[in-house]
Amino acid sequence: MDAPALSSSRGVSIHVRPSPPLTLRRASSPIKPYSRIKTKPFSICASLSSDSSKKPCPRFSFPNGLFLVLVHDSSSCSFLYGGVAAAAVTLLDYGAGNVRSLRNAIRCLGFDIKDVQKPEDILSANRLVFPGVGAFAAAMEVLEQSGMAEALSTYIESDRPFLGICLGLQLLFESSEENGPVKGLGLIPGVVGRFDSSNGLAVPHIGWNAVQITKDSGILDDIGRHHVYFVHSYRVIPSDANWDWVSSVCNYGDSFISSITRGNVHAVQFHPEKSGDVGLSILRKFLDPSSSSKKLAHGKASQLAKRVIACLDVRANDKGDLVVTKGDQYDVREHSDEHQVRNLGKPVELAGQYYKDGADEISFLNITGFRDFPLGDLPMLQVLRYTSENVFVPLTVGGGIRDFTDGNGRYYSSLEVASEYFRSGADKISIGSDAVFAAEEYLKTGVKTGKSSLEQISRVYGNQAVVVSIDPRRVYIRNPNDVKFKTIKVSSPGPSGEEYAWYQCTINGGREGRPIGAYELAKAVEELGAGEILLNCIDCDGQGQGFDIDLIKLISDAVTIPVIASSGAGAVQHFSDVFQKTSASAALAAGIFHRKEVPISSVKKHLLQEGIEVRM
Ligand code: 1PR
Repeated sequence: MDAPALSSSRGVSIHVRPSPPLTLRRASSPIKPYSRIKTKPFSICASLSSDSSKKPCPRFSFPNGLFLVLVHDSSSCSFLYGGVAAAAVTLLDYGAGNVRSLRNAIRCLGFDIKDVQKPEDILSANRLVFPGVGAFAAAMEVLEQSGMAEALSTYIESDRPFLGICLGLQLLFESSEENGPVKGLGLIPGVVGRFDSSNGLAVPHIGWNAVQITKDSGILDDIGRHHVYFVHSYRVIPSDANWDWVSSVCNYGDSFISSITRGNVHAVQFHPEKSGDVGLSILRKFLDPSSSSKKLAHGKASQLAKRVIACLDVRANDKGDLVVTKGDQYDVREHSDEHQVRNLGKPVELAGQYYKDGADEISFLNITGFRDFPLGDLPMLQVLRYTSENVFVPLTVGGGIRDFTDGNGRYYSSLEVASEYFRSGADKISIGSDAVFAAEEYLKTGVKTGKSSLEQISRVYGNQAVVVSIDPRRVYIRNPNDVKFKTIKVSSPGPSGEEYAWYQCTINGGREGRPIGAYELAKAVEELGAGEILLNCIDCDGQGQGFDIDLIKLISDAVTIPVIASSGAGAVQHFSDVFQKTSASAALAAGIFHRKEVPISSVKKHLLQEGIEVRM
């Protein structure tokens, strides 16, 4: 029987036979196997039970992390196990958002995680990672009340190895304008301010952008001209006072600080744990500065890339298995006598495949969430947990995010539902039906109650974490004054020669039309706190005839938050079309990827040929 295994994050695995016998190598030749594996760290994933007649010696550690454990009895001494110790990284997580992906990335690189429980844990850390999540003021409050702010300042001022991520960079500065001014740790001169959207700049800054290295930091060695993933509404501008800290800048509207370095202290505004291979290699360089550089293909990043998103519509089929399905105009059943739910694959496998193929983001839509209770839908949470173990690009999940009372009368707020999704690995949640009700109410009363799911979730997790998914249907009309909603002159006339149309919002997966247009909805949800719009179109869904350019132009011109164009992609030209004719920030597709008609790489190659920047 072979087991347990000492497994490696990079594929090395050594099987140890349980006792008897425990002996793998004689003590006289223990070094040999290590000389072969010493540059490939592995972590011990199973504890070994030793033969009671043999006593394990304390482990012998070597300066490069190599260790050996021997067993001995009165007559012999044998090698039991060893390897390169998986160093523990200390993580400061104050529980305000999704740090599961960061944990997964650190573990995937072969390191163990020790969580900070008290300020002393910061001071005793060998290597500290601080993934700031949530809002600036709330984070500072937690840090100050727990005594961690002081410990953090002491740790950083002593030049101990530190990596701050996103808000973990911003908190190092003097103050922030986010719900403020609010005082920060004050270690670096500068004020965290909001991007200026007055000239039409889409805020939050969401997506893959290029950075310009301004000084050697060690950890950004492999970044080259590759894109990294940003998601934030606030940033710090470089100045004479903070320039000696700055190790890279990024351009979005204006030039802002994308990373700082001084000695062993680093912080990045982007998310390495969401930046694919490039991000993992940045993390690796911080966690193990002696690690060799990863050979990444040459990059050509120069600006914010247009994103290509793979969407997985997920639901239980008639046998109760969770499957990826795909509809034609939202009808997901086969046109056969059995009328079964179309099954296009398993969600975790497909998501992993699309990550490898170069998808910039993955969206899961729980398409029956409107009638099921998502927290009862544990398979969907499992899908997220498993996916986030190996997929290091942003994950969005939608479907069923609303307040809910279960059969036992227990009330769950939409915030609880969203929190469970975030804890399970989602970076963004997407709200469909409930956002329509919130917008209708807001337009009727003109009052922001703060109580809608949209408002609550964006207040707690930030608006960059909230996507509103719109499911509109085109309604042709002869005269633009026939309806009170925003109308457009369509590029192709309707079936009876109509020259105008409005886009009616629907809920419950397109089953019910509502008295609100997509334009009115988009404007309202932006005001209520949405950070992004996923713009579907029931008429185009699954048709492969191209995106509804009229609709996407209408909405992407109307709002300053990023718009994801969705529904209808059937060829690579459809992607260039939507980016050339509208201000969409991303294009989402499902059917062509699931049916393997067009790989993601072909879409990206085509976009590059058309002069549209994408992440390669
Ligand atoms: O209302 O908050 O519970 O959210 C439900 C979510 O599920 C919404 O985001 C809604 O868009 C989605 N949904 C509900 N029913 C369906 C269905 O198909 N029957 N899917 C559905 C919507 C649309 C896109 C699709 C694109 C691209 N799917 O996500 O992936 O149209 O497809 P294509 O490239 O093949 O054309 P709530």
